Amino acid sequence: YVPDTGPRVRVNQVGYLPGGPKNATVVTSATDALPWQLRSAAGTVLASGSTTPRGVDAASGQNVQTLDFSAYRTPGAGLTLTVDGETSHPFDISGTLYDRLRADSLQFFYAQRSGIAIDGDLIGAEYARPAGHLDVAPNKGDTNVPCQPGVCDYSLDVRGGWYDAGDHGKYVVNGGIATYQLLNTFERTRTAATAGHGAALGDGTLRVPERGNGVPDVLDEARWELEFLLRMQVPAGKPLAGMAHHKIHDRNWTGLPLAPHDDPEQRELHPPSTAATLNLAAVAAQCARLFAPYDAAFAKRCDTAAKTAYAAAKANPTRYASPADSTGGGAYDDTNVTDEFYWAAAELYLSTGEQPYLADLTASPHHTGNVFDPRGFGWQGVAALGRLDLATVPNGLPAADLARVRASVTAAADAHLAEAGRQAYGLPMPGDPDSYFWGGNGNLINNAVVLATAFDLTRDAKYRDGAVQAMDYVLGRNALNISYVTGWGEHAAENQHSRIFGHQLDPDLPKPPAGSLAGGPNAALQDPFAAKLLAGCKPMFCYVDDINSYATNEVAINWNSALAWIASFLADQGDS
Ligand code: 9MR
Repeated sequence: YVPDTGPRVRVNQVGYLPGGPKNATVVTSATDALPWQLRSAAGTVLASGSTTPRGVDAASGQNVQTLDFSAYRTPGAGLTLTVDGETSHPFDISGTLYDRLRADSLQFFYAQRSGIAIDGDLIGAEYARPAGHLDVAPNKGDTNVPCQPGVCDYSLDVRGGWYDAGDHGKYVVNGGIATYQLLNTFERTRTAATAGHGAALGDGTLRVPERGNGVPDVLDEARWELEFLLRMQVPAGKPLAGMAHHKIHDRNWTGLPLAPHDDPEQRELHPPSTAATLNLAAVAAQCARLFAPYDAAFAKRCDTAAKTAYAAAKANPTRYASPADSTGGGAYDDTNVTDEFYWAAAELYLSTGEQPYLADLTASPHHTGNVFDPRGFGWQGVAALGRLDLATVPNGLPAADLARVRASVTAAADAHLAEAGRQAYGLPMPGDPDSYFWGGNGNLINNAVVLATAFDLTRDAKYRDGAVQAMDYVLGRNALNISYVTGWGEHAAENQHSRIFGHQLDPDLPKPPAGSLAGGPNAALQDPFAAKLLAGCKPMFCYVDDINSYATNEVAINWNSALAWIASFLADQGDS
């Protein structure tokens, strides 16, 4: 299988910010520097220079050269780069490039909502659908869901929330990191570093049913999941009260495509876990501080849930979800929850200022340890979430400790910048196969989040430029010459794995909406379709834009939340 990778000049197909870095990669057999030209849509040469030979790139196996046209800063549309007889896909130079990506990437969450009819007037007639999983036949859940046999003797109303990904499961662990990132996208815009940008995330900025209610729409969207997460908490008086059930999903795996309201499988609650309970504690604590100005009663509910969940987790510190529990839904297993304890303690401290949470978080090995992995953070390793919030959300940590926390973010960003400098495609991830794993695009963007946070903390442009370059990779400057975001870029992914957006299998169904991120290259080839088609692939080539490849091409709330965070950051940069 040889994919069509188009022109050998690889660019960010969406474009470049006027004052930002502008880099491209050329696939060539040439080993000496080559001349390049930047041309207008009409063909006029706007700038020229010569490339830098980079040798063979480990992740792609390609001989490549790079070029830098950052000095050209004039806005324009339909520009191209020509090198070695090849002309790139067209791109823009514009300060408003990312404005709509902020909204598109956040809009994905509305399209993933469970338990509510999706309004075609809001996001397009092709996305309209009846409410799923409200116990209307053939659905068997989610308003009155029993536990798996032997796990509990009650049922819970766990309606609502977002479908996790291409499946219909709802997982507290992964819902946690996605909710965190949406809430943090909002919280970031309220910091001094971004003063004046908050309006872009205000009420009326998204196409959600709650628009016009006086609450910022991104908070309305996050609340849809928060309400679900709160419902997953074991009620008072029951065994393990205060803990959160790990997940709720179908008893058996279903096929594709399948609309939520057509799912006939029995839904089941899975055992409470410490990880899920701490995810609930962390995001409910965020909820308490962020909703306080808008809805005091809801903020209070969140505060109570956060505290009871945290106490329950401390009383039950080693209840791990089973890695074998993956029939009908993903396992989301994790046998080290020290990072979840750190994150939850940090969020509770930031919201309450109370001493016991401060004592717990400072006693955690993660408080002084290295929490930033070269391969990014994700649902299984969440210490970075606590560290980033301690660095950015106003708090009473002793000055020296706060300075150390902030320095750890810039040190991680420095390491990511150094790595990006080594990569001919400019991405802040090491070039070995271990960097190309299930959902790796999300981890890559989370490295960009670290870079962006370092920029917010220091205003040093090199960090912002590193974050921009990471997105160049996501939006087309890569071995496959593909943008991994639906609707963004000349040649973009469009057949992501999803039961809802099943256009590839049934033309009457829609494609994933604009702003949907694919999981990305996965060298472990963990689905049969990819395993057969892509056997022997170099890591950056281990991806296929086909609905059958769930291990390389799925949509998921945890990687779209990373996209939303960075899109919001980039939109705030404008033409600076
Ligand atoms: O994103 C998850 C990835 O880190 C795991 O390696 C993989 C296998 O356990 O599961 C991924 O999550 C999937 C989940 O289990 C079920 N819903 C779809 C998720 C995205 O593919």
